[in-house]
Amino acid sequence: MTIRLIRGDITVQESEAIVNAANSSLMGGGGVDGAIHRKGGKAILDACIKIRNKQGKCRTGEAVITTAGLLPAKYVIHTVGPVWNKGKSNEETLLSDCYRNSLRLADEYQLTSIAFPNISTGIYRFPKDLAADIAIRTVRKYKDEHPDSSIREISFICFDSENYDLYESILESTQE
Ligand code: AR6
Repeated sequence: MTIRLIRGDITVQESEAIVNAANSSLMGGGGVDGAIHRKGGKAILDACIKIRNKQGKCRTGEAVITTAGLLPAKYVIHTVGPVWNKGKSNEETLLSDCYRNSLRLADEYQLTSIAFPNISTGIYRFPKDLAADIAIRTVRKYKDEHPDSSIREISFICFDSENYDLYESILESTQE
């Protein structure tokens, strides 16, 4: 399982699954969520509506999977990151849950590649340095604990250079 760092737009990635930083309504929004629904087309929203009708809202830290519609990926894994509340609402654990539950879902579907955005670090205001640290630690732990995982490649897609620089320095300074 290799970990890649990429600067850019997650909607153009060709990983089998891309992860969406959604909200619990699953009905779309701004940021990366808006971009995925806009470019992926109506099929994604239709699939989200079906999930809503079946299970209700998606809770913070959990993940669901849909088609990727018109995007190059096959699937979108929608996960709901925590809104930053000065660290007083279990946000660190919930953010870690987002990464772990997305990876678990990818494994359930026997997927070989998955791309993550920097969940919660935009509209939800999670501190970027702490979020990067949690993302990298959680993914590495998952990798160590799941030697039989179908996932061969995990990509972190950083849209802004601040996140890219943080990931680069953490990945370099904490080699596996
Ligand atoms: N590709 C990759 N990353 C992106 C893209 C893109 N096209 N666009 C933005 N980012 P955000 P959140 C980065 O705000 O903080 C929505 O309204 C962005 O630079 O998208 O989890 C949802 O519906 C940032 O680093 O998600 C929720 O209501 C990261 O994606 C709420 O926002 C996450 O920023 C979720 O907030």
